[in-house]
Amino acid sequence: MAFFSSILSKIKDGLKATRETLVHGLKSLILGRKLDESLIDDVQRMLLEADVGVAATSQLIDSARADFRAGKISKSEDLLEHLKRGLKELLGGPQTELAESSTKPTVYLITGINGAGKTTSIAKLAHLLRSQNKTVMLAACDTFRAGAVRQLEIWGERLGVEVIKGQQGGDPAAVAFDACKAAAARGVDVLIIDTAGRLHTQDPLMRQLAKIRSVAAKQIPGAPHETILVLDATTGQNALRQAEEFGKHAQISGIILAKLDGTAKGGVAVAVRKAASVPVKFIGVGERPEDLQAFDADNFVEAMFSE
Ligand SMILES: Nc1nc2c(ncn2[C@@H]2O[C@H](COP(=O)(O)OP(=O)(O)OP(=O)(O)O)[C@@H](O)[C@H]2O)c(=O)[nH]1
Ligand SMILES: [Mg+2]
Repeated sequence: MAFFSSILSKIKDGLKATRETLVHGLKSLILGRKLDESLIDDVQRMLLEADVGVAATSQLIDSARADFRAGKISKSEDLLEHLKRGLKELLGGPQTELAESSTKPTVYLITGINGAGKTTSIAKLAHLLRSQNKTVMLAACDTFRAGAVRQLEIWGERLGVEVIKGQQGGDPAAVAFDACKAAAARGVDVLIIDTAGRLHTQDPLMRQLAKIRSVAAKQIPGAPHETILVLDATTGQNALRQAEEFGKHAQISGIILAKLDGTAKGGVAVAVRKAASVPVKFIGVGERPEDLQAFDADNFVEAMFSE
């Protein structure tokens, strides 16, 4: 129970800005007011402003309106509960746990646009896996950006995790090759591959990502076992578009929604969940290794609506 409440309070802290605007806003809008069509319109506007997105907002509002018209909800408090339930439904869904290979190593490939939070999320994931007594290795396949390898190395030193690297400007697939070999030889549990930031429209870079995948697949059965897209929650509707586009072009299996602590528009989690064909697996709520939380729809909505 203490464990559960500490998770909840961490998510609450991370969602502070969102709670203060969206949820306090919703509560002050709804509570004490008569439930009618115009109140439902106002709620719709507020959800859109919080980046919940058009599709998810329509779904929430249409069902609220239908229930109101059918006399199933008549008080404004009921509307709030209705929204909470609807949000949990929208955010829920398939397994959010990371895939684990039955043979070592399990390989996670991390992708996303520049500055989304990939490398920091990798450090957080490594920290989490280490806390579960797993051995971890990192592959510095961002050979493109100056300083990228060093950034990952610094995390590796801090976390006590080995980093496999190559030449700056070298072939990232060659680094992936070396890392897969090393991970298999050392018998590590999990290999996490960092990659350079890219847009889904940059064909050469997307081909490079595919090459990293195929190198991993040739070395290790079933690899990569997860391809995780990291999204920057502060970019709102752009994050939504990336979820859609990487979903089409990069064979992603899950999402880490980073920087939720840096936005008042945490409603974007709902929009991303709705737009993507894969689950949000983790949320990033700060810059420290421990600031990663497994995503759980019920916890997320409870944290968002709690005082
Ligand atoms: N507040 C906050 N900051 C974060 C979070 N995740 C990452 N950051 C910060 O975002 C910035 C970019 O993070 P990186 O991990 O370097 O992003 P990246 O996607 O690897 O960037 P490139 O390699 O340049 O494409 C850094 O200043 C991080 O500290 C988060 O969950 N919350
Ligand atoms: Mg990086």
